[in-house]
Amino acid sequence: MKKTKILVARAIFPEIIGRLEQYFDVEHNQADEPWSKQQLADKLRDKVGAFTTGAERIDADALAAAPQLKICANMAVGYNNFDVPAMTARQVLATNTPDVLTETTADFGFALLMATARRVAEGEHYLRAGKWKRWAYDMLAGSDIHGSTLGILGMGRIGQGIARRGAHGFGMNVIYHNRSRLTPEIEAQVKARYVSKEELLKTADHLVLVLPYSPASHHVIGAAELALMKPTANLVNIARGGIVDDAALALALRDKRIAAAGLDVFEGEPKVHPDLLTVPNVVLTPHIASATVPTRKAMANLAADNLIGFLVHGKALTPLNPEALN
Ligand code: 8YV
Repeated sequence: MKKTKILVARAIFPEIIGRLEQYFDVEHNQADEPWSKQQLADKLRDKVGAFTTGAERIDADALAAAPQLKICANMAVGYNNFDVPAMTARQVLATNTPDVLTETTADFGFALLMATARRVAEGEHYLRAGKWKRWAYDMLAGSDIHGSTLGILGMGRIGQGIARRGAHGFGMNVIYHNRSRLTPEIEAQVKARYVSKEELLKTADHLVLVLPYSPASHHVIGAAELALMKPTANLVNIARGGIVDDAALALALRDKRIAAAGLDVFEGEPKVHPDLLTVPNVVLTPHIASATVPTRKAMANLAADNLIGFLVHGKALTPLNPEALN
């Protein structure tokens, strides 16, 4: 019997290709070649399923080129690379990888918060550059984490993981703002208090962004919001590029309008705003918040499970638009 054709758009653990090949005729990209939009569209032309990462845009153009496509399984919890309404209109199921990366990503949010507050990267550069000649009372003095106020913007699964770490691990006073307020039970569990966005900006010592990207969250943190923050505050973005106005942030950091920032995501990544590269009080990492081997394997397996579940057994595990099947 002829196997269903699927595309795996990026290099992935070889065992995942092996799993998929048990069920499908797989065209893969183990050489990890960068494909243009047109190349991706050409490769999707005869495919029924696709395994994508956050970097492949599946929009009306890509869908128009892929008449047989029935499912796109994203190996990411974020799915702003998908035009979900266009996929639903074309009856293409979209899936993502929630839950499996929550704790790993929350760990990394905390790692960036701590590295930024305690100037770990700056200290390392200072030492390697041979600048450490003797102790000084104010050498690389940062801000405290324990007992400080942790602000969280976006209080989904990862936000709650960060809140738990802050409240239970570091005795932080946790405040948050979100589109919808958590239930009192969850607020009590994670020890977080709901506040307005303005109060969050004005009172957080460390502000962590964990909200999904959408046109509505574009530049949610820009010059006006940065101006409300404390001059001693620390901003961490592990959400998506575009949520922060990177040019405005670079200026605020340069002028010490806020103390420091830790960024794992950037507008137009992998490009980084050149002004961010010139300010010392920012820790920059290349979108690695979910990057542990077990978690990346769990994400890849869940994306594969979604393809197998849907195309072989008729049911995806984590669909984003089940209405596409109506
Ligand atoms: C991914 C992420 O590594 O899951 C997400 O939304 O941002 C990361 O975990 C990235 O999107 C690649 O798919």
